[in-house]
Amino acid sequence: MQQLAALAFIRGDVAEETLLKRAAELVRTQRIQSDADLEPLFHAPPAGSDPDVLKRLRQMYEAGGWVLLESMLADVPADLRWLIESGAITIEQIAAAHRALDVTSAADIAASIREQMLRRVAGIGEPVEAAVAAALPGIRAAIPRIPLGRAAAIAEPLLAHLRALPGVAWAEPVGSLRRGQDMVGDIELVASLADPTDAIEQILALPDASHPLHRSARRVYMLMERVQVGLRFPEPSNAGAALLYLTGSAAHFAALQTHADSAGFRLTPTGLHTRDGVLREAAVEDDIYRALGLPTIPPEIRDGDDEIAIASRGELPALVTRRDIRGDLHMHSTWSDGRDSIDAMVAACRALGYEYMAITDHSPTSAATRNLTIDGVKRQADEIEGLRARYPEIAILQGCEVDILPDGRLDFPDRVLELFDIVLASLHEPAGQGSDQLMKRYVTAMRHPLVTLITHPTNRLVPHRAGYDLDYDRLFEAAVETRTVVEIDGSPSHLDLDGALARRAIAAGAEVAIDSDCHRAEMLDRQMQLGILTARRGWVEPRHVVNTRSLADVRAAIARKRAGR
Ligand code: DGT
Repeated sequence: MQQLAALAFIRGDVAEETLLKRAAELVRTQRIQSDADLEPLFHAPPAGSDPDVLKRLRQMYEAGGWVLLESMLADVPADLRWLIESGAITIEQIAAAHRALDVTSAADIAASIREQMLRRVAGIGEPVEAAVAAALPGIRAAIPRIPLGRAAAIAEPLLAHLRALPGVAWAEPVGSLRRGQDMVGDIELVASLADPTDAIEQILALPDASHPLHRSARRVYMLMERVQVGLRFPEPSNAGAALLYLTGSAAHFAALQTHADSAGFRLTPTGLHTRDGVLREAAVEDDIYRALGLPTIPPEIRDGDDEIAIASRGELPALVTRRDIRGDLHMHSTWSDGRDSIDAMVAACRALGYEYMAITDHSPTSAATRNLTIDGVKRQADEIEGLRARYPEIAILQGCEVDILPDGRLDFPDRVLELFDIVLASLHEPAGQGSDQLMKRYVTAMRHPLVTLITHPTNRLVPHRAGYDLDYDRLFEAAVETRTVVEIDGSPSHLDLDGALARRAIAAGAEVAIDSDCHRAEMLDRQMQLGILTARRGWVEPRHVVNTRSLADVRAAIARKRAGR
């Protein structure tokens, strides 16, 4: 019963905690030693007994206490549950840590260990702290991760909701989601808001929100689409510190701590302190970076390798943003496996403010569920011509995503390819050939004057299939030599090139395109955003990206390669 009450306390369920404590009190005062003692109690309860307390006792008696314990354990924030299940710490100890240090996640626990706070909580001590520290990496490695696209789809509406609330200065995702990692461990959002009482009520009242796994004055955890979502509302005066710590990465934060030491400060998860221990409040993250003599480092590159050194030298690049994107060069329509008509895609692209877009349906023998046929090309051109008249504000390019065949030839004859405004080429099949053969196919396609762009070059499928095992530096060299653009594809199952490869591509001098590869009009924006997030992870700047340029420049580049100039 004490354990159940401790779990109710962690959840912030005051009514349940009170009920359980009173049930425990009744058991104690009535000297109940075993289940057998309960029957008489139910039949003849002492005068004045609370029927709710008796009901809860009966429930435990009938279901078995451990069943309730299991189900209640499943309903606390996941990191705490996993820690308890690891055996490193007991329910009562976690509850004590929660009471003393407000821990609700692995990040909080890690912070309390780092500051040697956990060991000082009554009933915990150094051995338990050490056991928890030892258990944390295993727990982190074992947690189920969700693809970035799914996490973004859950987080986006919540963020929009938070940002529209009165008094919210800012709201951001944190952790791997904010850094744009392909796979995300958990969804946590942080917002700066003086009094979050109403915000928490509103969020919990959303149709998709479960009952809270934890609820307190400035935090709430719940499930949305079976995924845990945490929201934190730190005091606005120092909310920037929470955002910085929780964004991570752990390696970036550690490197920043070292930098802070050398700049005469002490940086902890609670914020930036002067040497004599005075907290320098930070309403926004920028306050901390500025105090440390650094520009604000974009979350996507907070990897803890070279970013702080580069920022210290004042050499941080201005990474590409959504505002830089002038068009989307890769999307599908009902002419192949897209769900929406070209009309719908054009209307959506126009609403996004693009100056140009390319409809790039699949070629005849591609493995897509539907493909553009040779006959279809002319009819599609007619349809596009009609739409050009209806949508004069946006240039509609007729393109295709042509498969690279096993021998390197393309899946449309040249006389057909010449009809397109832009040709994207791709490998689609899982790696059935050796890397040399795949590379040969890529290079042959790149040498083709009509091929402007190679889509999703590694052809991975997040999270199920790793990309081709190729010599990517050689591929990027070939891209430079042949003046072929390589893509950063924002489709959540691709995110390809990923950040690390994108960084190598631009270092080699290759040009990239950031595309949505969208099959549904309503996803155009999100997939472009995911592409940009991925490009930013690769330190990509607007100058590296072909679709930050004017349509005239894009057309000129296509024409130059076609003319062999
Ligand atoms: P995830 O959730 O596994 O995808 O990865 P993150 O990076 O989102 O990690 P999470 O959610 O456990 O913690 C959020 C942030 O809190 C993390 O990015 C940095 C900070 N943090 C967590 N654990 C540690 C730690 O052990 N040391 C330090 N310095 N920071 C930590």
